Amino acid sequence: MRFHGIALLASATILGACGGEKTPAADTTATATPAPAATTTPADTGAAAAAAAPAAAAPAAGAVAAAPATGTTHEVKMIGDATGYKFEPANTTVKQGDAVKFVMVSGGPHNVTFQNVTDAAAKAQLDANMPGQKMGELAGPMVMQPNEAYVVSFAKVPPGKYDYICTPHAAMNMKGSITVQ
Ligand SMILES: [Cu+2]
Repeated sequence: MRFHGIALLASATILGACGGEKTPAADTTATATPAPAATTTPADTGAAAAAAAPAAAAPAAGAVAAAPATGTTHEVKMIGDATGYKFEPANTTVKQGDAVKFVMVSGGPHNVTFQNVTDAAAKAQLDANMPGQKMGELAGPMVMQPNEAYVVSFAKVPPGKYDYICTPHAAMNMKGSITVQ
């Protein structure tokens, strides 16, 4: 009887200690303070990081405004015929501030989807400069009719080489690049 009572008391003390530890952990997650979260268990750190990630990404996504082109407009034809599926010219060099007008010639629907843009600032600006009902980030809408065009501004897009594909004809090697100087 006496021994049983001590055991219960010990259990209560352990439970109390556990409950006491959970309170600060919950507070840390709620306030999303990174430093205390790192000192808790790996599970708590992961939860805090997951909770902080969307909050940090949300303002960045809408923070970049589309920058209108101020320079030359370069034309790239979108072709699908007996000779194959291609952008013509496949590789185009522009100056920052120029625009590229992708013109549907044949064999559509075609689109322009930029790939492997690793620089976050470049990705955000290029995505903002792509108008219309996009298929996703850096993925332009389908261009369906002959002479229909899709214009992308390269204003404020950092210098570099930007590879793109036509999503519907990726398997047919319909791809190109825009080099921004
Ligand atoms: Cu295509």
